[in-house]
Amino acid sequence: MSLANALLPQLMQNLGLAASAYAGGTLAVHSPIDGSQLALVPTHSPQQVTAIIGKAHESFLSWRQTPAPRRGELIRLLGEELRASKTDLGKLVSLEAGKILSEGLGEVQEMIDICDFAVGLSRQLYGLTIASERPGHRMMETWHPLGVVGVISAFNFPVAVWSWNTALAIVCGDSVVWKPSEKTPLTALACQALFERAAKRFGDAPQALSQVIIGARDVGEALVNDTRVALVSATGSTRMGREVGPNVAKRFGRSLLELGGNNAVIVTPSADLDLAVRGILFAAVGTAGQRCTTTRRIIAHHSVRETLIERLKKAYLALPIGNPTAPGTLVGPLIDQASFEAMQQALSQARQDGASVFGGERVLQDQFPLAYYVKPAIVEMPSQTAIVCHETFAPILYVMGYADFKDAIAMQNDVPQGLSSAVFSNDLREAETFLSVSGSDCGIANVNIGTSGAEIGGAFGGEKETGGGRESGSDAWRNYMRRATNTVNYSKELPLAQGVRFDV
Ligand code: UN1
Repeated sequence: MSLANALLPQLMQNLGLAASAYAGGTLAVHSPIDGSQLALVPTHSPQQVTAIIGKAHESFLSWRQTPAPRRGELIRLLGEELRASKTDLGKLVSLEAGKILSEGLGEVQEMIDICDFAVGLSRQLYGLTIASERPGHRMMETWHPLGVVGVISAFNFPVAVWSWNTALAIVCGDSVVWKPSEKTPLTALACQALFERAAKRFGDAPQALSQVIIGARDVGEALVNDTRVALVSATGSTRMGREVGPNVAKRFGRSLLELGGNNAVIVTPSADLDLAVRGILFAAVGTAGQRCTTTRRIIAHHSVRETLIERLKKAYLALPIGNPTAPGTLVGPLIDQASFEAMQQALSQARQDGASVFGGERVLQDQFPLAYYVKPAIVEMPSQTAIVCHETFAPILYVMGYADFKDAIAMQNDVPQGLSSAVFSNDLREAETFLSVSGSDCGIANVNIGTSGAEIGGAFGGEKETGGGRESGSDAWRNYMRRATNTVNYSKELPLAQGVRFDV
């Protein structure tokens, strides 16, 4: 029995799932750790999805009447369930997505954090009061629950992305239908079981407040095209977003898109190189380069470029690559063979463009013939060619040089994506310029920390091909509600706005 298979039954049982929930179906789930088949998960048909959305809509109609602070109580209980199951769910993330255990646990911590955030928010769904131009009138905004929220998530954050959406949506009075990645349905079923446990303890929550739909493209399409789904929050590739966004728009639904990134770090002459190396290392090779916030490009000043590359290479050589559940491992496997092939293709294109490539080769194939472990690659580019502008979801770090800081910013912005970015600099002018209107064009811009590993308190997302959506903290909750502007006349007159006269 494979390593992953040996651990799975106990984990699933601890998380409250009977074997029948993930056996006897048609969707084969493989562990990226050793390529072994973990489960055959039953899938839904588009007709079943339509019925599930119907139930979600009914649940919304009653849940929206529940006062928001009481709705927060359900998410408080979900947070408790997540705390109690943090180790089991973190391990399951490791088995199914191949993250090192510490990152699997970190992902569950992100879920706990957003639950705490949402509980507080349940008493803070504030609207504005607005000064009316008319005497005896009052204006205000009221935020109302929106409807059914469809969540589409990717394999690389198989549980956290669901929780960012669900914790906010539930507190905002919505119901949720979740389509997880076909590569990671087990962690989704586990989250659903935890949600149901919380709902049971809560007592009177509608039955279908949060549901999971499993399947391929047709299942996603049924969700995207259903007019009862008021908001589709989709995280994944730009290619996926290009289909989801217009289809939701066609029916005037709302979408919240969090798509590809091509995140750069600028390293200036004044940078603290110790910090830069550590920050870049985690952001470039953490999660085996499979975060949307992964650092994919370094733009280093010519005066520090050689030293930086040497130090990064040294650090790369010392990286423990292997079984992500083993203590000490820092780089786990790629998700699958297709991902490995895409990485190799990108490296070969870079070579054709004149790059010198360090690392990037497959390792451990004797031990894990069906899994794809690679040495993360550092690729010195003569310039920012087309392959550098493309997001390859693997640990490839392209390095370019610059002489003038303005050019570095221009190069950092000169890609189709706009998610995350960072500058390492101890020069106040450079750091502030980077954050200013003429600096980074990304949704996330950092100083002296890497591009990945954002906290939940900030709004998360980015511009251009990243899709423009913002989820998680700050005021992202507004995506999950509809705004009504109210004008109340408490006078005995009926003055019209803008001084218009309409007297009979
Ligand atoms: C993603 O890769 O889809 O900032 C999300 C980060 C994490 C979220 C990444 N908090 O890296």
